[in-house]
Amino acid sequence: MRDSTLRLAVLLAAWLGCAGARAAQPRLVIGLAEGWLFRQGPAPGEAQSTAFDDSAWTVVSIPHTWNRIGNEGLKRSPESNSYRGASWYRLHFPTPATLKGRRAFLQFDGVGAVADVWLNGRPIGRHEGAFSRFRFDVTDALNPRGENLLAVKADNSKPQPGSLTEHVIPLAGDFFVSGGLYRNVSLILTGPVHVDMADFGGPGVYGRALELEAERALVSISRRIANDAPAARNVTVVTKIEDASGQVVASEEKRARLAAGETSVLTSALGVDRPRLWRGVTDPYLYRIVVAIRSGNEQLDEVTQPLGLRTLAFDPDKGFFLNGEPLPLVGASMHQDRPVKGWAVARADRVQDFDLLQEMGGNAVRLAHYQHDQVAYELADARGIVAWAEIPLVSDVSFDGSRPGEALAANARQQLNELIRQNFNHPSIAVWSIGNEVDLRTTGGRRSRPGALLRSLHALAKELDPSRLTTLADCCEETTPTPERDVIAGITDTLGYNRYFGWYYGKFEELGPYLDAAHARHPRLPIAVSEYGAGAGLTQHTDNALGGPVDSHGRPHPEELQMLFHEESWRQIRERPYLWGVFIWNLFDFASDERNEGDLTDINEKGMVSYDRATRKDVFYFYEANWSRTPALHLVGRRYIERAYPVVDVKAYSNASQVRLSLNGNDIGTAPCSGGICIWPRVRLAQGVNHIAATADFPGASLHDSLQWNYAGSPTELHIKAGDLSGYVAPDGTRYGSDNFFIGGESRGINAANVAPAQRLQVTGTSMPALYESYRSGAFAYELPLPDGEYVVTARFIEPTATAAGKRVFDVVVNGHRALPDVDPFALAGGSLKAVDRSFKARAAGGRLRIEFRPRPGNAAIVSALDVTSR
Ligand code: GCB
Repeated sequence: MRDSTLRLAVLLAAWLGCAGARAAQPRLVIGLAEGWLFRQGPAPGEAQSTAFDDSAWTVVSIPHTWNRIGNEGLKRSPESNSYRGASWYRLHFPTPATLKGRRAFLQFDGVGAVADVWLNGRPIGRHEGAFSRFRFDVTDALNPRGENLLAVKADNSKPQPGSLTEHVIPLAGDFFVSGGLYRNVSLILTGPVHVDMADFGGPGVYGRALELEAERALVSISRRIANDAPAARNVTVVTKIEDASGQVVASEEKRARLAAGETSVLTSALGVDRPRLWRGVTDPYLYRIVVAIRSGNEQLDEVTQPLGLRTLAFDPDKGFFLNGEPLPLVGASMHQDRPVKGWAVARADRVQDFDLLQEMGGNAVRLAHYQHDQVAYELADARGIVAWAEIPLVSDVSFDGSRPGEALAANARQQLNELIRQNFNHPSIAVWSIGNEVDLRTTGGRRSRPGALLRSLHALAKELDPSRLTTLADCCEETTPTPERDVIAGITDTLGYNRYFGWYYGKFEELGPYLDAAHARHPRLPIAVSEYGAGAGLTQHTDNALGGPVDSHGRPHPEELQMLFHEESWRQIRERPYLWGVFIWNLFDFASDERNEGDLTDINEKGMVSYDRATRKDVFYFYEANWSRTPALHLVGRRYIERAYPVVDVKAYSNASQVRLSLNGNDIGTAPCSGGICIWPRVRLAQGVNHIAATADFPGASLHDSLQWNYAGSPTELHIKAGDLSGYVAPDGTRYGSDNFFIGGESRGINAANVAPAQRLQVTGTSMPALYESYRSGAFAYELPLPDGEYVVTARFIEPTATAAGKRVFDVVVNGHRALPDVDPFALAGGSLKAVDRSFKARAAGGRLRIEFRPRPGNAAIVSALDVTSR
């Protein structure tokens, strides 16, 4: 064993010091963070045995995961590690000097995904589930003195029939399940009579307000006390409620006699006079419950838990109420990962996550799609953020959509038990969610039978915690039950809708009417928007987010489209006070090895903030302007610097009533702000560098923001790639902007978004085939902002679908004249998918040049690109 003696000495010194300093503590928590030996992959031989040679293993500290998923760029980085399977950890550690007469427990805060644990070669136990805390009593397996060998096999195999994880939720989901000891591990020493350590990893102390009046609160506290001594013991259980300053505001002493091996539950009600409420972000006031177990003068154990006094109510018509006051809940979901670290994040990382949520003005969080580390719920408590907590029952309850087997159902119940017991005392948690999109299969008309499992999970949640409501995030509500597909709305007390109108399907404006219909369908069910979102790559931009089809599962994902999605969605959401909560998907980009989207690989980029938290996307400031009370001002488009057009709608997000703008020092005027959006339409840029500056006045202070855009073209030319969100640079350097300045029509491409490269159709007859692959179609016009004068317009066409001449005929009309009469691209080009160009003269007047595309009845006009240059 490499350096074993040295390591043992270092650990011993640290531990004896630690134990000595804390000798008065009745419960000792010894972190096991350093000195682990790690090997990725199955071990050759018996890695759990003390005799195993681990000298070649890598030294790691925990939190640790071997996985590394998600990178910038269009290809997976060679540094990625997507290995899913078994890996091993070994730790040599000394027995603490203070062990004698105490019980010892190993505590794992989270191991991905199935953990098998051995101590000194003895099997200790298995835990199935990547997100919850678990403990083992190792008192008898520890060596009385000297060194111990702890071995852990962590296995995050992809769930499939026959895999170790086949009955462990989640079976599926749009996030990467990392492997390893990715949260803390500790050794906990208690007295022989102690607060129960075996309650599904829970604290063993559970408090909640039974009555809450201005004069007095009545708090029920139940304590599970376990006697692991070999004989019956008489103990005194002292229970206190302390206020935030440590002042005792209620206390009680109870004597109890516990038989050897007995675990007894003591429940009492303690009164708190003139309680100070937990009031969300306004005043997240916390009391503490402290439970101590004494035997004579000896203190055997002590546990402290948070207590927040508040009432929660959900009204199907009026939304959410905290302490009887309406409180519209607005926020976002978050996952727990970061670049490079993966799931093995530090406390400071989670602090930053909550800082960003609050900076954006959020007062609610959906901690998706699984139990997060205690740090997250503690931060929600301390910041006054109302939280949605959930188990990882995601997408599938079985591999074929049939009712889940007993093993999987048992695992879901275990993880719900763990979630609720471990987090019962967090006042921030408002709902227990028992599933996410477990009706996904109904979309394909496939079998989908989650109903029975959901009913049993709902019943379990109510039994464990009658004070909180259950919820469920629905993807594709089935309203008529069939023998093959269960209806799931109505199983839980409240329901969340994950809806993506204008992204995965439909149009932005369908969201509001959809929610109204859902509300009408379930008049007594409080409903929320549990997800809505759109992806954005920081390097991808468009001149008009309506200019091209949305390729939701591909590239590009311009930031401007994400902004438009949220502007349009939020406008509808904010008008619907019956929603009890609204959760953006997602606050942060996160790892998902199913995704190659935007300008990233293995990342879902629907975040308001980049994966590394370094960049707030422009859309972040839209919500800040709408949600935050702090003065906010942000000019939009700071990453789209090299502009394709000389005329731009300048936009700011601000919660001021109006904002003033200047361009290169010249006043452009004041724009009113509505719904957080302030727009200066059609601002003409100078050739070269443009400095844009905005100022908003607030009572007592002014805010300024500025950005720089460059325009390299001439003021009297425009080059437009029609039907596309992306522009194009021609071989001669001509820069085409993405489709813009159009009125009507629809954007199309000759290739559907998901077509394989080998199957892609090609345009012939041009050195610029990509320019012709997209087009605008229908009856439409372009209204081009151009200085008055004479121009030459070249319109570029292909025939994408017709297979004969005469099938598509239209006129191009300028200034009331048919500039190009009877255009038939098939006839002009001599076939389909062949490029053909036609030029004509035109005059701009009043700063406008209008070009109309008028189809014959039953036809659709078409154009792939327009070049306009002055004569
Ligand atoms: C959903 C899922 C979530 C996905 C999200 C998306 O509905 O609940 O896990 O990540 O959609 O981005 O598609």
